Amino acid sequence: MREALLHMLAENEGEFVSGQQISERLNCSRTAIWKHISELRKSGYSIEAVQKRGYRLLTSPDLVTAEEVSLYTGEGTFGKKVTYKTSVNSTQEIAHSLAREGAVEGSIVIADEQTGGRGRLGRAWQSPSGTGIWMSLILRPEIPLQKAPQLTLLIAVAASRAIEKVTGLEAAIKWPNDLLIRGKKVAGILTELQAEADSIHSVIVGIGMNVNQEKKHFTEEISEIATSLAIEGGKTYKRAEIAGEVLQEIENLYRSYLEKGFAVIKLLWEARAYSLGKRITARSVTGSITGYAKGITDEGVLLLEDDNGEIHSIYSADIEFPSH
Ligand code: BT5
Repeated sequence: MREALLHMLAENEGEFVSGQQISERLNCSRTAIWKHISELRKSGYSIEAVQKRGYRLLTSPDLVTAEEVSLYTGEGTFGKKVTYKTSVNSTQEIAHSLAREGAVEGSIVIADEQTGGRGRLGRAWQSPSGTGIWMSLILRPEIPLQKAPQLTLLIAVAASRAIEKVTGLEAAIKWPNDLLIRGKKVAGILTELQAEADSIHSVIVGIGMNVNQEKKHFTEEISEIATSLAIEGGKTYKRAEIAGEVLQEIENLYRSYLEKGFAVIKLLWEARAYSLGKRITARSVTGSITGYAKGITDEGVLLLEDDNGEIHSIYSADIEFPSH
């Protein structure tokens, strides 16, 4: 009800919507409308109420609530089921348990703040309140297990396209899961699986994107390597709008991927790749290799040519750029 009311006001932003129109469309009493208007005001919406004219939405706060995100998810089905939390340890944890309970594909968990946000290999992901998009999406693709890494690349392309669409900023992709603007990390992706033998039950895609942080929000540890859309764009953005756009881009690419395979995604990925052709060091638990990044395979595996001309397939690693 609150969501539908907000939709009506947002559709007519700046214009009055009469109490009668609302009560007819939403099939509720004037008292119920008033109650919801008060709640919206308490959450930070500025809504003018004028007798005989109705209600007018003046400004909305920068929230990532279910109501706000659903204003921007368009016709698609991704992001229609939203679990919103003000503060959580990690949205991945909640998404994992929802997936085990059978949540539909496209369900998301999104939080204003994470106190234990995580990156790969147990690393921490800083997720302060009111600044970024901390979101986990549940997918249920019918693909073989070994193709799952392709999804990380697909998500990276989708997120980069969404950033460009909303902000005009170009975010390059550093294999496999970082989005960089001017060489600094603006977003990271964490792909986790629930699988058995060779079959995937679900893929939990975690997306962390720095949106409105100022430099002072980053701890010293990451202040030289991290950036936000606001720092790069010189203005703040509506997080819900970007989250909605990310979900729409993911859904479009995902449908095309399931239908036509990885080839199209690969081309889109290569066009945005940051590390291709560069000299890199791939560091993993089994050691590190330095050489030139030659490209990715049809499976999404990174190919690295070392100084002896030998080509290595890199399935998972951290990429660094050696200074010599
Ligand atoms: C990632 O890991 O880049 C994946 C991050 C995924 C975060 C999302 S948020 C929603 C969902 N819920 C979660 O709990 N996680 C997912 P990795 O490649 O391992 O990078 C981690 C490294 O990035 C850290 O060791 C820091 O150096 C750096 N880092 C931490 N927080 C950052 C931030 N906010 N912005 C940029 N860099 C950051």
